[in-house]
Amino acid sequence: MATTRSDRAFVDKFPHEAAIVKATFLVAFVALGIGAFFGLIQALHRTNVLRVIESADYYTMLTGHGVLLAIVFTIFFLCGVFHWAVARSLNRPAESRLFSWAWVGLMTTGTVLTTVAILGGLVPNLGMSADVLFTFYAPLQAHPLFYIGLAMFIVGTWLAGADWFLSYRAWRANNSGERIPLQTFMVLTTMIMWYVSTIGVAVSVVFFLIPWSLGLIESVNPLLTRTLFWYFGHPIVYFWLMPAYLMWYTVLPKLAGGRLFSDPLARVVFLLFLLLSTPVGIHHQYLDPGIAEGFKFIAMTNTMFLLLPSLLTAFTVVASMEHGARQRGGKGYVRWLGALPWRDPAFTGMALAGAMFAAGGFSGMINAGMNINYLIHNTLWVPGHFHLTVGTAVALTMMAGSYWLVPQVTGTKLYSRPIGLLQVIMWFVGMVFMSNAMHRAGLAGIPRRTAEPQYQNFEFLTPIGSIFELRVQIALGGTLLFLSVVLFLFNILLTSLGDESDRPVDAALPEPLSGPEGSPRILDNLAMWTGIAALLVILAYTLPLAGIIQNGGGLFGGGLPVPATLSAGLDFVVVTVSSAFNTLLGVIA
Ligand code: HEM
Ligand SMILES: [Cu+2]
Repeated sequence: MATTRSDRAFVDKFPHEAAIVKATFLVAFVALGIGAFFGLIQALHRTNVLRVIESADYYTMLTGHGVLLAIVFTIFFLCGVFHWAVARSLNRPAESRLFSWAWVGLMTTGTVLTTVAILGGLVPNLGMSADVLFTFYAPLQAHPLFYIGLAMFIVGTWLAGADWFLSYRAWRANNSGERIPLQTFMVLTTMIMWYVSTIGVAVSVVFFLIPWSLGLIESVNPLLTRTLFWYFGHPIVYFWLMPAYLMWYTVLPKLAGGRLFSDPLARVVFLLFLLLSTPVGIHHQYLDPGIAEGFKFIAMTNTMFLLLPSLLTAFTVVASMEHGARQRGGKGYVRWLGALPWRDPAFTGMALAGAMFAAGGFSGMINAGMNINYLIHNTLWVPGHFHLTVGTAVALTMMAGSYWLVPQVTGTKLYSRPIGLLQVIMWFVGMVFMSNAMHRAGLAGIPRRTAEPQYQNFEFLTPIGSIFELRVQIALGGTLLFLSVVLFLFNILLTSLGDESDRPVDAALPEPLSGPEGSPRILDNLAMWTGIAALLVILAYTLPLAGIIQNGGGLFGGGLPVPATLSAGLDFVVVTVSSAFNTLLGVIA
């Protein structure tokens, strides 16, 4: 039977959902353009190649870069992908159009407020500044607008999650006993992780940072706001990654000409991330005084467990690609790689992003080791690492995925495949230069987060090559990356302006080789997994938080006493939990 367009294009079947996806992608891409421009300015400024801003304005740029790329671009894009994935995999529209527009509107308004607060720092005499970087913990303080916008943005994401849960509930009412479709399963587990982890940042922003920036309270406990930030700051890493994983698991095998290797394995991976991604945040605080070494050690052990789902992913995704290549006639142990559709920018971009993620995983293991972390802490190594992970594994997957997704929501064909291919390759090459040089610069001790990395009367030394050569590589890589973003935005703009097409893209997703039927039903018991995740968080954080509040001058720092009742309560928690631990240890021994 000939297929008509309405069998095919997402936009015809779900016009309202497509409009939401388009809106979220639009905000994401605007943020990408501005953020990448700031990135270029930083890369050229730090390396002393070209200086168009005052060094005093560097933090304003860097805050804009971090917030617009790591928070706005990634999360708006995620919302679009998730909205598409839920409607597609449940095969039903969202429950309420108004509700969907409400969260898009709230997130967008929050983004605008926060961006205004940041960029206000560039306008002299405005008295507004928010140079607090995307990590925004005390003692750096921003204009209240920054935090208020941020709070609106986060509440917006909560509502977005509610939208998807409502769809799921409505679907469940007509499909009792069925397995949750894989893409929806991925969305829901990711959102549960997000709810658990954003509690930390919500408490920090609403109870401490907003009142403090408004002058309602005099001081905060900086270590507490840092710890609450990192409580959320590691899981956000998985929040960035999960939409990329969703595409690697469910879209990439199809683009490769094959099918997903195993549906149950994908479910296990998402559950492991739900369980393990929050109780590890302290691994960002190995150098913080005020947190006992033992807690840092526990965070390190949990972190190493997180390697498991990442390795499972590498295995499943590569196996699915190999299956695709063999379907296309690929042979041999490695020769099958040649049979993959390397001319397709969506495929090539995602595959290159995955390859870079492997490299990022290796440098991540170094970050995660408590003692070896001292070597690279706060050096340029760290941005070198996360431009491979969020900056490429996530960002490049999102750009490459757009070549396949955007036509589905606009109903137009991709403007140019060759430009798309050039774009993803340029990103890869640019990142090889920039990230590799950043890693090496970090090993030489060059600090991150500064416009003036050069100390006076001091020479950085590298075992091989030279500091000059590293600077050139960073500047060159940064320029290629920026040009790559320009090509991307150009291609997407012309795509969306193009003529309607009958079949903008082959959107069908094949069934996995091994489906969910035989796998344990308990995998789909979301309530139980949420409970376990919450329990692990309580175990990992109660004692460290109690210690930070007690030893750090109370909830509000600055020597302000903790109200007596609260302090007694905390003492009680500490004593009970530690004696429970001791008893447990006694029993085991
Ligand atoms: C045009 C492409 C890009 C260029 C040229 C670029 C360049 C840079 C440079 C040079 C720094 C280090 C600044 C310093 O520590 O002094 C930096 C930091 C950073 N970049 Fe990028 N970057 C790009 C894309 C991205 C993307 C796509 C993301 C995430 C999705 C990202 C996220 C970040 C973050 C979170 C920081 C750390 C900010 C901070 O320390 O507070 N960048 N970038
Ligand atoms: Cu982390």
